[in-house]
Amino acid sequence: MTNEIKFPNGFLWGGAVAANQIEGAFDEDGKGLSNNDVIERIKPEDRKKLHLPFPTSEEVQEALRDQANRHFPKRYGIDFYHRYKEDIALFKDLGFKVFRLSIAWTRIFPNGTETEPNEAGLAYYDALFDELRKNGIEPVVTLSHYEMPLHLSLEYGGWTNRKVIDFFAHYAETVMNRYKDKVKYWITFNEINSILMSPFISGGILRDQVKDKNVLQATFQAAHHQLVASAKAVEACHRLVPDGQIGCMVLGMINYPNSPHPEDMLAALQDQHKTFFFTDVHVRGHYPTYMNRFFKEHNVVLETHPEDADILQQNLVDFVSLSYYMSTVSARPETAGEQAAGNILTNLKNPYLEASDWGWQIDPTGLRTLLNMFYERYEKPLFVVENGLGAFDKVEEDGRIHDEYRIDYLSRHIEAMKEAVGDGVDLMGYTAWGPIDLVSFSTSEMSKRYGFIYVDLDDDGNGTLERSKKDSFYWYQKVIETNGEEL
Ligand code: BGP
Repeated sequence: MTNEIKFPNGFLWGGAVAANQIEGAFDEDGKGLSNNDVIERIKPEDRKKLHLPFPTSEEVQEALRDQANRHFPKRYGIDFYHRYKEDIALFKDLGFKVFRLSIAWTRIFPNGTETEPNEAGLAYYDALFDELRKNGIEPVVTLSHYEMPLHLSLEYGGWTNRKVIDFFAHYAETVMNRYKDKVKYWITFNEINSILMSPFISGGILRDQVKDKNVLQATFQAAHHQLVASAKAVEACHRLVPDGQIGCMVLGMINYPNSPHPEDMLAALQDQHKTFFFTDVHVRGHYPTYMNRFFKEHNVVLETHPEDADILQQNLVDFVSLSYYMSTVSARPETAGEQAAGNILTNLKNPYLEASDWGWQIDPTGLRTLLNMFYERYEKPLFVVENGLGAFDKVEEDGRIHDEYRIDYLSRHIEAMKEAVGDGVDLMGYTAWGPIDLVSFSTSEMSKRYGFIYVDLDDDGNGTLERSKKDSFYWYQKVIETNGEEL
């Protein structure tokens, strides 16, 4: 059956990255500091513990004072800022149709509050988009991928503050206006649902700013502001970008019930809502009713403005994009069980699945099911904009890297997407995460590698930064060349 299923013509094959994980040049050409620039390195022994920084203002200030002595992993990235031409040539060689990247908000508005943009920052992305287009690669641009100006965190309380909507809208409008002829595909917030697990990175919220310690109140208030800001970006795209398309993006998670116990199923549904809430608002234009009870039970009272409802309703996304790395298991509260790892979402271990070296549960069929769930719910085009295997790679004496584990992971997920297409899902494209090795989001290290292209750089920042092709490079090249027929 599978062999008869084909990916649609014009399927958008490519790779995905985030500015803060590749660019480096954290203080060049007028760039301001982002909240991601001050995340402290997670020590290897803490890596397995799902340690996401949720610092206080004081901790951030201390990190800033101590800057010279600390390791700021995102400082240098893989030096993409200076080496992008070489890297884009490799992406062309891979046959990329699209390349998903993010603009660093702080290159355009260093503090987030300026009226006038930083021309050097704008010029950098102009050159980058030109280079991509020259090489026949269409950019897919995320407006905010796990970062915002640190100033907005420290001085405004991040996204808990309604004023940030206007700062973001001004930023979105500025870049859309500038790049409207160069960028047709836009994404608003990376994994917007991740704010529930990672208030600082995704919402710019500092621990001491959470009043009455009701983290949920603060995160849903911030999420509401992001949803309104996202709708404003949709409005700007539709108004400014000829033939532009804009989507929302969620961390795609499928939650299985731990057993056929009806309350495990209920728990799975409620966990699933943590993803669907965000896509429901983006696609349907209003808050789903299931949130009323959730807010009540968790003492969440949102402050909204009368115009919010119209803004959400009138600016619906053109597509829904998602990342997909793993699935998880939900259980009724009293259930004890072994926890599985994940970068921001985690739950019980699934006995039927293998896991990566970092404990992420590998589940290609879950991707097929999830795509079906999204498509049945919305009948909107879907775009898988992140998927991949973080693994340790070994460079052989002859310099080659035999990463058959990565090929195995990716081919099984692409196969699952093909089945979803066979099920009737309208799938626009697939951008593998980290086509070139980059700094890991959750561990801030280089040794967790995703790439088809190896970068000679270790966890302590030593290495030549030289790029080389892994076995998976030639495999993915063939996948694209055959539009997914040869896996
Ligand atoms: C996603 C993020 C990415 C990326 C990826 C892999 O959640 O959007 O930024 O890093 O996860 O995660 P990690 O780098 O922690 O392995």
